[in-house]
Amino acid sequence: MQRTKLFVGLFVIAALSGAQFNNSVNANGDTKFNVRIENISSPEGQAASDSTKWPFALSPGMWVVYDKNLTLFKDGKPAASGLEAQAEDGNPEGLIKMLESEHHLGHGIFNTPLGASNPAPILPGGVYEFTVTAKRGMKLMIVTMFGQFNDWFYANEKGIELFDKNGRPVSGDFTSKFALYDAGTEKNQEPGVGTDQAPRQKSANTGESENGVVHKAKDSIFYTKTGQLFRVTVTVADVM
Ligand SMILES: [Ca+2]
Ligand SMILES: [Ca+2]
Repeated sequence: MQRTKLFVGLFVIAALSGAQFNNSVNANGDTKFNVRIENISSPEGQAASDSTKWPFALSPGMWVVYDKNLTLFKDGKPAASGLEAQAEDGNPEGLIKMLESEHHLGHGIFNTPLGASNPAPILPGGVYEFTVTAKRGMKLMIVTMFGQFNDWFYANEKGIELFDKNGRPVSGDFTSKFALYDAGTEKNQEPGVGTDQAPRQKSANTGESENGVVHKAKDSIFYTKTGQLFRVTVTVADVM
């Protein structure tokens, strides 16, 4: 009796997961995924050394799906101008142009918070949502700026594997794949209060040049703790 129940149970699970797999792939072999980026940082904001409170924010950014190798930036190498504009000013257009001229991969910009009608950063509680389409074996890379700094950005350099070993599309929380990088293009000021940072600078691309290389921020910096600041979830969508 017990064994029969177990067998029936396994069969139902297999049938359901099979159905989910089939429903998520269209005739061209494309799977659609919903991607959600939530700013879960403290609504009370962060405190500067002079006690000024400022909100953690993520800027508009870009995404790309790819199956081979893709290098938008490399730890230890100078940033491309597209990355500089993304990291300093929250402008993803240069990175998109790079992709269009070199790769022709699926890509896009996210810039309008959920519920808003105009492009803006997401503040505590804010959400960006977008959909991506990918074929089996593809990965997803996302780049967004730390909105209150000179040239920090968050990205998942190795990509999120959108399919498991059996080719099934995956859903999940991928926040831990993201790291904080300094683009090496503008000299650093204190987060949240520096006058050359995007919310306070006179115009785009203002600030002292750093002439450095892209590098991961030190682990001792609170803003490397991505799980306390934002959440990136990917969910398999129904067939298109
Ligand atoms: Ca810097
Ligand atoms: Ca600047």
